[in-house]
Amino acid sequence: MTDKVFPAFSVFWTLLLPLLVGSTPISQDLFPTDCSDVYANGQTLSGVYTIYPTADTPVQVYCDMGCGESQTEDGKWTVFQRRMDGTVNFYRPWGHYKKGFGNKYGEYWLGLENLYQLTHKRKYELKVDLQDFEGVSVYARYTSFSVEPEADGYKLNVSGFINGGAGDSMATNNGQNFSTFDKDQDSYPENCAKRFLGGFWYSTCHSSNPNGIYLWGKDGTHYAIGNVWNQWKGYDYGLKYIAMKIRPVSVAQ
Ligand SMILES: [Ca+2]
Repeated sequence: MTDKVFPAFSVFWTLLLPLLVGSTPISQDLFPTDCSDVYANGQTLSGVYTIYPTADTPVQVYCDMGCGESQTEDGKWTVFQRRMDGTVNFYRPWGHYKKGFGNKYGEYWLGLENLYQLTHKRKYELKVDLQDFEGVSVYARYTSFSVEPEADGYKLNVSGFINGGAGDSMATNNGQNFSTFDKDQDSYPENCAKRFLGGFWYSTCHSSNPNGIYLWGKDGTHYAIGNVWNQWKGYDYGLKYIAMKIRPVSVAQ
C-alpha cells in the first residue's frame, strides 16, 4: 500500500505547493472597502463586486475600472448612482434612499448610509458621467466629496469643481441635507422632492436632478422633473446616461 500512497502524496504536494506559495498577493484585502481596494486585489475589469463599507455590511456595487462601459480612462471608481434605461423607479421614500435600491448591473442607488460609511473613512473625489441621446459624453468632477451621518441629515459636502464639459450643476447642493418626498430637509418652503419627483440634496430646489424621472430626452412640456443637468442640456432634457462615482483621493492619477 505505501508504495502507492507516497507517489500520490508527493505528486499532490509537487503540484499544490507552488500554487500556495506563489499565487497569493502579499497585500490582498479580503474585505475591500471600495472599488479601489477591489482593483488593488487584482480585479481590474469593470463589473459587479462585493465591497464592505463596514466589516459587517457586504454590499454589491458596480466598479468602473476604466475598461468597461464608460469613457472613464483611469478606473477604480465606486459607482453609487446610475441611470441608463429607465427600468428602475427612483421616486422612492427615505428608507429606500437610506438603504439603497435597484439593480447593480443596471440602474441603482447605493444608499446614503453606505455613502456615509465610505466617505468618513477616506477622503474621496466625485465624478459625474453624463451622456445625451445623441451619443455625446461629458463629465463634472469634484475634488472633494463626503456625506455626513443620518443624524446630520446625510448632509453633502462637495467642492473643487473641474469641468469636463458638463458645467457645475451641483454647486447649490453643497451643504444641503438629503430630501425625499416623505422627508423634507431642503431649503425651500415647499417640498422639492415632491415637486421635482426625485430624491437628492435639494436646496431651493436644484440645477441638477440625477434621481428624477427618466424622460428619454428633451420634453418641453415638463420642467425640471427629469434626470436633468441644467448647465449642460437645460431643465427639460432628460439624459440618457448618468453615473455618479467616487474614488479615494489617494489613488487619483
Ligand atoms: Ca422644504
